[in-house]
Amino acid sequence: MRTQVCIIGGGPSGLLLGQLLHNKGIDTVVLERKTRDYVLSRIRAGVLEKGMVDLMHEAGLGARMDAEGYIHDGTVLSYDDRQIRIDFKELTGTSVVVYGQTELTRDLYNGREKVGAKTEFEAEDVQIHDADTDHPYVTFTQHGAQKRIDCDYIAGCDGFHGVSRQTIPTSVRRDFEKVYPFGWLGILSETPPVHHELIYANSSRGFALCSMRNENLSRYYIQCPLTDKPENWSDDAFWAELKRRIPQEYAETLVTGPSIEKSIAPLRSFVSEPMRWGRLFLCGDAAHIVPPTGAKGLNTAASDVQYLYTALVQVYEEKDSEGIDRYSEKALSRIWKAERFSWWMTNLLHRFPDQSDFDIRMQITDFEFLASNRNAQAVLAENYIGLPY
Ligand code: RFL
Ligand code: PHB
Repeated sequence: MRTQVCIIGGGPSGLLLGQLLHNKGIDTVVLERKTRDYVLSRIRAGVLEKGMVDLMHEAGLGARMDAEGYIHDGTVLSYDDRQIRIDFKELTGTSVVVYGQTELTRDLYNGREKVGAKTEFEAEDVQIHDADTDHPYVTFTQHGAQKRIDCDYIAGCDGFHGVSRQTIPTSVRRDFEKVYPFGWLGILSETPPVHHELIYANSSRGFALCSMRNENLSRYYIQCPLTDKPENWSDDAFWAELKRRIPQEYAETLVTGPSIEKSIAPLRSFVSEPMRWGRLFLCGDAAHIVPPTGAKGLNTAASDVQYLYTALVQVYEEKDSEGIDRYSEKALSRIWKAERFSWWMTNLLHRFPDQSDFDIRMQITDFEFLASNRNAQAVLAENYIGLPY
């Protein structure tokens, strides 16, 4: 098999890149380790920056997102019973869109199928060869058969546990990592959201987040020890704990119900540099991870896609390698800022096992400064709605 760009990973990064390239007449093959149904069963991000929304439009796949997504002009932050509303719209002129990653990924798969672009599911043992030469190729096994794809470029969009980053020799690669001493226990329930905007809550019992997917589908998270298991958290225990962590007015009106999904995600900050090795380009979670507190994971994947897509079009249409040569530097510059914001939000809103009274006072002071200072709110809003590409 031969293609121009071989994309490893059929998550949002790989699919969005594939659609944008296809629209420019560039041929791609997506290799996905799992099945389509498996990928679409993962409940993940919920908040889209304008940059991601614009890219979905550019891909020609924004119609359902426009019809079913929710525009959020602000968010609520609370510290015990004290609340601040950050008004994104007023502070920056821009909003975010609440539209689940699952739905966005479904739109991307439907789009890819509609144009007949090739996706190989259940591609096992994917291996990248000769990425540092002009003739890279990828091998994999599918239903017992060995396959090979020759290509011009490889996009490593295979997430944190993928093979792409590992292909870059450790002599070239530098990894930066911070692992947080807690996770997020999340549930999805067919209940109306407790509030029309997201609530990020810091309480003496730990962090909580009230999010949503639509008017009868809510997504809630609570900070939990990494040793906890979702199956040991009954729904009743989850709701009781959530109520203790959010301001009283919401605890009193929260509608509870059976969970339809329950999982624990660890929190990590991670960046791998560089994001290019020869003809291999890393994109999204394959190169970097943020803790979900700033809602930046999917959105940083989108900015990588935008830089890589533009760079590849520049190579194919203008025979100009400036974009691919500067890809790693440009992508990393924006990523580190998203890393900083996510790390700061995580520190502001969580309780840490080794936190001293002084550390708590610093959190409270940070929160009070934010409550009283418009510029501080504007900085938060600018980062939350997404820094320019
Ligand atoms: P993905 O989504 O992990 O997709 C990678 C794909 O590659 C496949 N794969 C392979 N395929 C072939 N060969 C291999 N060797 C392979 N290894 C892996 C995988 O099966 C998969 O299909 O990475 P991508 O595309 O870069 O997308 C990144 C986003 O998924 C991620 O950043 C976000 O979900 C993070 N995130 C959030 N981001 C936001 O922007 N806003 C949010 O509100 C938000 N909330 C979240 C989140 C992530 C969470 N979890 C569970 C980690 C909330 C949570 C709880
Ligand atoms: C979500 O709805 O899953 C969500 C929203 C905001 C975040 C993280 C996750 O910061």
